This record gives sequence, structure tokens and C-alpha cells, in this order.
Amino acid sequence: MYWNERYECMPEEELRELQLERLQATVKRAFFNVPFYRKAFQAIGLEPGDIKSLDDLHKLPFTTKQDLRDNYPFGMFAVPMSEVVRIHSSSGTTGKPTVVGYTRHDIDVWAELMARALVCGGTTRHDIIQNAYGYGLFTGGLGIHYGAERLGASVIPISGGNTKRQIMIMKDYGSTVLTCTPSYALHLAEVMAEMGVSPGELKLRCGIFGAEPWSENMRQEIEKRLGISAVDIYGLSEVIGPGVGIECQEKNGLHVFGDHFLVEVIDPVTEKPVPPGQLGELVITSLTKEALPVIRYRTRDITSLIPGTCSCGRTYVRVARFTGRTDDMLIIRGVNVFPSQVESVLLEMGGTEPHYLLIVDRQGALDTLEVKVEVSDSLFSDKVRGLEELEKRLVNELESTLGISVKVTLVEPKTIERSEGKAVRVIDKRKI
Ligand code: DLL
Repeated sequence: MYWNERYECMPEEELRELQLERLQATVKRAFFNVPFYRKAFQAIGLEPGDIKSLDDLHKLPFTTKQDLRDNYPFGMFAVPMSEVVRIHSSSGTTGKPTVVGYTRHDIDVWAELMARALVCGGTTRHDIIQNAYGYGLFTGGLGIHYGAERLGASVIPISGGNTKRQIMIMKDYGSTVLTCTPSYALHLAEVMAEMGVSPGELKLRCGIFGAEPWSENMRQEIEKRLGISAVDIYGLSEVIGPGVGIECQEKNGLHVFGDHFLVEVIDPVTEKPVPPGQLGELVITSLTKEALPVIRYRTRDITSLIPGTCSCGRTYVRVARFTGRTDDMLIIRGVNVFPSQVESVLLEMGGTEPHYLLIVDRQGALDTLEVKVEVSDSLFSDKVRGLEELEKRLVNELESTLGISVKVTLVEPKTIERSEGKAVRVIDKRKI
């Protein structure tokens, strides 16, 4: 049930002591080895010795993606390159990629955390893990891979894409665990159905999906179509990669590995902490990273702290599944809209496939939102009236959920581009 019970179930008081000790070491490491941090500390008259308790965390300055970009590529590293054994990089979809480095010890910690994550998500050493996260600069593939090997499971390093071959391998090798983005899991299910392969012919029983926002309804859809149990895994390159947090079998929030990361949830505007249960931006401080320590890193990811303890026995803080990113959030006519809200409505209503695209534009001074969504095969061959009714119902439901007017365009099945990694859900023409 646990990979490392001593740490995963550590009494809270002991965990806090460990966190403080590690925080102080991290602050020192950053101050003495990274000019960026030294300058940032000095600008507010802070010295490493000022961090005397965990409550002093708020005294530390924030770090942003822009800071990493300004120090591109290796300026934030706290060790000489001779100690860096691995380099990864974020996809760079929102600008210049950020580059991250790992010492041998960092890789070791990452493998340990990923082994814990896999076990927490329901994997054992007897599993055959089909790892369809991309291998390469993206942290997903190798992050999961090292954890799976550490656990002692049999890992198939198939990477993303080549979907028909994925299904053949899944069937022939008897894969029991699938790891990939939720959007790719859905695509796999779709191609499986096209190939006439039913979930009953597979040994698949569990999926560990993350790297992009997905809704609770999407979980249920994937579980149904693949006949598996699916859990949510979270992480980001700047902090380590996958393995910052994961759901346990309770599927009620993601446990954050508190002996390696300190988390806060803040109001992104006032930058003050918000109470548990309230949505805000997740801020992460690494506690053991050597090559790239991050202090109060503004993830831009939106979640809330879950109060109370989990019946699985882990004492780690939990965060709720992610609503989206502050920079994914669309402001349409002054109203905040997340793609995940649209996804939830579409899945709840039925009649459509969970493949959708939000197109935001501006006509004159007015923002417009169009939701393109695929109709399910059966409905598509139905009468025009059925389609008109569905469109009307979708418009009503989306407008009442989002609070703005929406144009719904129903499109033929399989016309919206499928992703092998992170799905693109929004086209915002206003920026062009
Ligand atoms: O996506 C690391 C990862 C790989 C996580 C495999 C999970 C599984 P990046 O490419 O740096 O790293 O992207 C990080 O992806 O800040 C979030 O916005 C988003 N993200 C990651 N996991 C989740 C999740 C990897 N479970 C960015 N739910 C993060 C929602 C997620 N968003």
C-alpha cells in the first residue's frame, strides 16, 4: 500500500521538523549558489538565518517562470555543470522553454518519489506498465520510467503516438497499467473501439493520467471506456517533473510529497494565502533539490488545499484536482471561463464526444465564444432535428454554467485533432 511508509505516514509534528530543516538548507543553498536568489533576498533585506520556522516561509520572495526565462538556460542552477547529469525542458508553449537540471541525487530522489506515486496510484511491482508519456525533453516519459524501474515493475517505454501499435502491444504484452495524458487515454479508447478491441480482451486495470487539466466527468468517461480505475498525477518540470503529487485510491485530492515539497495556495492578485477549500494559485518550494532549488515557485496552477486527513493513512497535505492555469483562464466579457468547465458540461449532457475546442474571438468590442464539439456517431447519423435539439440543450446548459452567451457548433465525429500528449483546447484569436 505504501512505498515508503516512514515518510508517507510520518507524524505531522515530525514532518514539520524535517520540512524546516530542509527548508533552511534549501534557502542557504539558493542564497550562496544562485546569484538570482542572492539578489532577490538582498533586495528585501533577508538573510538565510531569518528563516527560523515554517511560518517564516512567507518572508521569502516568489520565483516565477519569467525569472527562469531571464536566466535561460542554466542561470538558476545551484551546482556546476559537472554535477548535472540530466537536462529536461518544459514544452515552451507559452514562450521560451524553461530548462531544468538534475544532479545524480536529484534523479535518485525523483525515482523514489515516482515509485511512491505509482504505488499510491495503485501500481505494484507485478504490473506491466505501458508508459505512453513522451520520452525526451518532456519530463513525463523518463520520470515515470525511472519510478517504474525503482518499483520493480516491468516498464514498456513506448512513448506517445503510433496508437494502433500501442493497442497491439497492450493486448499482446498484457499491459496492466497505462500512463499517459488523459486526452491520449481517451484517444486510445476511441481507436481501440475502431479496431474492434474490447476492454475485456485487455489486462489493463489502472491508469495514471496527468500533465494537463481534466475533469471528474472525464475520469468517469475514461474509466468506463477502458474498463479501468484512473488516478490523477501532478507535477511540473520547474519543480521536478511528474511526482509532486498524486491521488490515492480514495480519489479525493492529490497527496503532495511533503518531505520534498512545501505547498501554499495564494490569491494570485493579493499574493496572500487563501483558506483551505478556497481556490487559488499553487506555490511550491522544493526542499531537497540540488541542481535547481525553487523557492516559492508560482506554478499558475489553480487548486485548493483540502482540509482534514485522508483515510489512506498518508499524512501529506492534499490539493484538489486542478481547475486549470491562471494563464488558461479565459476572460470573456469580464467573466472567467475555464476549458474544464466546458468539458464537464459536455460530458454530463451526453450525445457528444469529449473532443472539443474553444474558439474565442472579438467582433467589434464584443468577445465571442464558440464551442466546437464532436457529435457522437449514433447521433450524427440521426435526424437533423435531433442535432438541433442537442445544440439548443448545449447552448442552454453552457450559458447557465458559464454565465455568458455561447455559440455551439456541432461537428462530425473525429474531425477535431487528437493529441498524443497535452491537448490543445483553446484558440484565442483575440491575441493575434
Ligand atoms: O507535465 C509533468 C508531468 C508529466 C506531470 C506527466 C504529470 C504526468 P510540464 O510539461 O512542465 O510538466 O507541465 C507542467 O502541466 O504546471 C500544469 O499546468 C500541468 N499539469 C501537470 N499535471 C497536471 C494535472 C509536466 N494532473 C504543467 N492536472 C503544470 C492539471 C496538470 N494540470
